Order: sequence, then structure tokens, then C-alpha cells
Amino acid sequence: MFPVFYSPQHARHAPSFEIFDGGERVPSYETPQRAERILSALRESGDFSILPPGDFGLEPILAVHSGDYVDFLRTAYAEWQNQARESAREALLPATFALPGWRRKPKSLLGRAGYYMNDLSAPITAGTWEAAFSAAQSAISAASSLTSGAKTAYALCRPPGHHASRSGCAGYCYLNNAAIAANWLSARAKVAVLDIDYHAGNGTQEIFYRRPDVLTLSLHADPEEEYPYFMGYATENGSGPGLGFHENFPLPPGTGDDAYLDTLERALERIREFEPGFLVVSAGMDIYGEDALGQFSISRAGIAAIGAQIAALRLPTALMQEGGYNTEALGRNVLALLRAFV
Ligand code: OKP
Ligand code: ZN
Repeated sequence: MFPVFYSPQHARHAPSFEIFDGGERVPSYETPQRAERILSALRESGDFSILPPGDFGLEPILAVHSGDYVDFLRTAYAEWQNQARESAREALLPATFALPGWRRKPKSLLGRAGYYMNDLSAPITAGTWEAAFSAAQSAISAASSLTSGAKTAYALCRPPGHHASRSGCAGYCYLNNAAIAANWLSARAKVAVLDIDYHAGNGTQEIFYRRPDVLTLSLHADPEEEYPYFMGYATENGSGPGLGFHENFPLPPGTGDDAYLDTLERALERIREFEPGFLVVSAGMDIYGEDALGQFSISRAGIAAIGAQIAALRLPTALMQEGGYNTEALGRNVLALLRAFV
């Protein structure tokens, strides 16, 4: 029995569409149903105590994200309502983005949107801020339960967080829940962040890149072929004082249980050597073989084995929900992962 933090506020973020490559407008894959499926699977199992998050306010969020970016997230939707054409009111989503080395921050709303938004996969809708804030509070609540003695805690975060950088949203992510939790814990002890989502945890990588007190490791689809394309390569190992404290494990499409578990063992070996006081897991279930977006071939038994291997570290562990887009299977997959910690 360990705590699971869930807030119904997640449902206030429900974009009706997303933009695919080629400009195709499709129904959003990142839906409120995802969190509802997870919640019912965990509730039915009876193995967890499901709790509302506490309110830790903005301070732990502002320790990871810039104040101007957070202000933008909080206020952008209301501002958009004053200027959007009728048919574009649902979501703020720019069509022009700042390029690296071209980083003046304009005053206009669309200029700032292009500055803070890193791709077309993080539209800001009516309840986006409230949902993202509540997901971050669940993440901090899970971290906080570890410092109160829990061995394991899970935050049912939605929207996810690992693509959000210090000053940017992208890939369904607005506030980096795992980074906020890890940074909160880092005041007490060294922290390792292990990202098992199918996509590279580029936001988390960026946030801790220069820090030796937070080890970040990510197993994911090779960015050469897969989102987020521009980060997540094996040659990226941290910089300055953080050199040696980041590691990426890019894997080919079709990766199955055995290859994945071997690679995971190498990552866990690095964590053992680091001797952290806490572990934060970015738990994306889009590694599942039948995922709608992911291209790995991990089975549910494989997910259970991943959980068992991580649990064998015997570290105080806070797990954060990231991706997972086979909504039907998502509850059972999360349950398979979490049961290894019960
Ligand atoms: C979020 B998480 C490319 C579309 C890109 C963004 C995926 C975001 C995944 N065809 N879509 O890591 O699960
Ligand atoms: Zn993902």
C-alpha cells in the first residue's frame, strides 16, 4: 500500500486536436480518459491509497521554471481570448517559432508564444494552467511523502512533463513534474531521475545538465528517427560541473523486453554507483508494444519486469506518469509497473 496522488483538475486540459507532421489536424492523443483509466485500474486493485495532492504553491515550480515562462502559462489563454479569431479561440498555438540564436523575446502574445512554445504539440487551452499546476502539485506531494518516510509514491500527472524545459513547453508538456519533484528532493539528498518514457526526456536533461547532484538517465527511441529529434543522443553526458551526470540510452524501433531490460540494467548500475538518496522515475507507458505512438515491442510482462528491476534498487522512489497512448491498456500497464513496488 503506497500513496497515489491524483487531482481531477487534470480534466480541465482537454485540447480537442493536435497537429501531426504534414499539418494534419487529428484528435489529441493526450486525453483526460488516459488519467481516468489509470485511476480506475489503481482504485479497483485496492493496493493503493488514492489521495488529493497538497498545495505547495508556486515556489517549488519557480525553482525549476523561469518566472516569465510561468507567467506566460498562467495568463496566455485569457489574453488569447481578446485577439483570437472565432474559429481559433480554443487554443493558443503559434505558427512561428524562435530559432536558436534568434532569441529576442517580443512583447506581443503571438511573439511570446513562439518564444516559449517549442513545437506544435503543446497548445494552451482554457484549463491548461490549472491542470499543469495540479500535476506539479501531485509530483511534489509524491516527493514529500518520501521525505515523510514512504518507500514509494506515485503521481498520476496529467499533462505529462518531461519535454518541458526551464522556459518552454513542448510535446504535451508544460511544467516538468519529474524535474520539480527531483529538484525539491535535491535539497535533502542526491537524486537520480530515470526516464523510461518512449520519448527522450529532453526537458529534464536540459534542466539538470550542469548539475552533479541530480543524475539524469533516459532510455528512449533513438532521436535520430523519433521525437524530440534534437536531444537524447548517447554523446550527451552533461556539461561543466554536471559532466558525467547525464546519460542517454537510445534504442532502435522494435526494441523488445530482453534488449530493453539489458539496457535498463546498465542504467541501474550507474544509479547504484551514484548512491542517491532518492529516485524519481518518469514513467511513460508508450514503450508498450501496442502503443498508438511508440514503436517498441515491450509486453505487459516486460513492464512488470522493468518495475521489478527498478524496485530492486530499494531506493525511496517517486514515480511520475508521463506518456502512454494505448488508453485501453494504460491502466493495466501502470498497474503492472506499480505492483512491483507494493
Ligand atoms: C509526449 B510524451 C510527431 C508528433 C510529435 C509529440 C509526442 C509527444 C510525446 N509525429 N508528437 O513523451 O509521451
Ligand atoms: Zn512519450
